[in-house]
Amino acid sequence: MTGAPPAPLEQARQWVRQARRIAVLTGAGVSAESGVPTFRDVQVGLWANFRAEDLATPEAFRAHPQRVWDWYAARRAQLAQVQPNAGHVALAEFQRRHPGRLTLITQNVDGLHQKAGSMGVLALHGNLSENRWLDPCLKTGLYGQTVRSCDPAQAVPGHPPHCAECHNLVRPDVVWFGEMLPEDVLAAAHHAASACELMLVAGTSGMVYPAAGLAHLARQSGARVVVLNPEPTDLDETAHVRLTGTSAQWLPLLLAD
Ligand code: BJW
Repeated sequence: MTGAPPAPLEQARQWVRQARRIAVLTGAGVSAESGVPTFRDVQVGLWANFRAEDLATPEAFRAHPQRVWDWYAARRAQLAQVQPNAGHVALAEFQRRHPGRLTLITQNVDGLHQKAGSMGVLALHGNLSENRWLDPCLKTGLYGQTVRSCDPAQAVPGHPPHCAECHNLVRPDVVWFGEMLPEDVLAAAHHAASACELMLVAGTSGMVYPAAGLAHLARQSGARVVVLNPEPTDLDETAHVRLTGTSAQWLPLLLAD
């Protein structure tokens, strides 16, 4: 007589123990329990009349630079108040206990995985705490860093700051809709997804590509896929196992030795 199949958590824990290479794809939901609203949460206060999807585009920034800059400034101020939660910490601790076994790929721009101590984080959509120029410098053709006058940190303060000479604007160093992801980061994420034996997909709606495509790639390459989310996601059909609940609840249980 064969026994009953393991419950979802026990099954997923077994795969964690067995996998030599684990890739984890995270989204905004892993930071929800730190107090960071998810990307598609309804906005409040000054931003109640705007959808995040309509602000996070190069077109929106060019049309309404002050509005989009101030939205990012408000989010930066909010991030200064928050700390990593038990989900971020469980991932960082697993990496520390098992060097080289877990590659962390995140769509988040909040820096909380890095703050929790995760190493080699592949940040697909950039970093909210960094800035860069909107356009190449009209004088040098460079985006900055090499020439003093091309350093965004030297820009004239404002909403957004700008270059005193060519009026180029400073923008957050994140990836907006319609923009390419950083090529080297995406290549490393593709490699991790196609080489892993287990992929955990935590706290993402799975709506945004090419990030969501990494879960399909992992599955097509033979990996087990586990989705952790309190709500249904667009990646549920790609998953072998679904853990319904929050990432701060599941990740510590899943990744404990
Ligand atoms: C919890 C929880 C708890 C709550 N615990 N979970 C193929 C098909 C169709 C369209 C495209 C395609 N390929 C490319 C596109 C176009 C586009 C795209 O994907 N559009 C879709 C909307 C359809 N992609 C792009 O434009 C990308 N660029 C690109 O492809 O370049 C090539 C190209 C160019 C031009 C044309 C075509 C191709 C760039 C995408 C950049 C995304 N950038 C953003 C903004 C970053 C900066 C910022 O934050 O302001 O990144 S958008 C936003 O979405 C943000 C997120 O990283 C990303 C993903 O969202 P995420 O993380 O999933 O958050 P939510 O809010 O959606 O979900 C939260 C989840 O958490 C929910 O499921 C909750 O249930 C859950 N949750 N509490 C665990 N406690």
